Amino acid sequence: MGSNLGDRAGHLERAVAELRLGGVGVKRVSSIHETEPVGFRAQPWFLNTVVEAETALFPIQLLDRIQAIEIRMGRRRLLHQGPRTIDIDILLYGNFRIQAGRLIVPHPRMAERRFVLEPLAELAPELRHPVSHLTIRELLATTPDRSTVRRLSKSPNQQITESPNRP
Ligand code: PH2
Ligand code: MG
Ligand code: MG
Repeated sequence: MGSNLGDRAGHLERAVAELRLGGVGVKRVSSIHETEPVGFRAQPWFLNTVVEAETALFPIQLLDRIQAIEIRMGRRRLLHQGPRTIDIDILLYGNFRIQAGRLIVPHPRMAERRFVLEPLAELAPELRHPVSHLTIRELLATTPDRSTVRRLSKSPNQQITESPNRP
């Protein structure tokens, strides 16, 4: 998840709450990282975080829920890769590879994004990427992305929390 407009940390927190309300069992949240914009550079720095979750939703259903949350939270698609109140992307879905029109998993650019790999490595350094079969730790060690990523305070719910999986 990423936010670079307004109350960035508040947006990340609300997105986690909205996911839980939407039937997504959030298990762990990485600490928040402050990150230099990648791609379109002339925009404010982001706060990024990675979430580990369990869900009974199919990938496209999960994407629908995510997009509804983004719209509820005031996301407007004004500029491709431009500033946003909240962006929620599906990085991985178990060990699956998905190639649908609207959804490609694993996220095709995750290995070129330090703002993804650093928080993800905090949660799952030994997890293997389903296509390259490299671990997240290895991807982080070899990514060509040199953009700045700073870890901010540890998130209060780093530990696995038993959250009810409400419908
Ligand atoms: N998201 C983008 C493009 N660039 N840069 C950072 N640092 N963080 C992001 O979340 C981000 C980005 C497109 O979704
Ligand atoms: Mg994105
Ligand atoms: Mg997105």
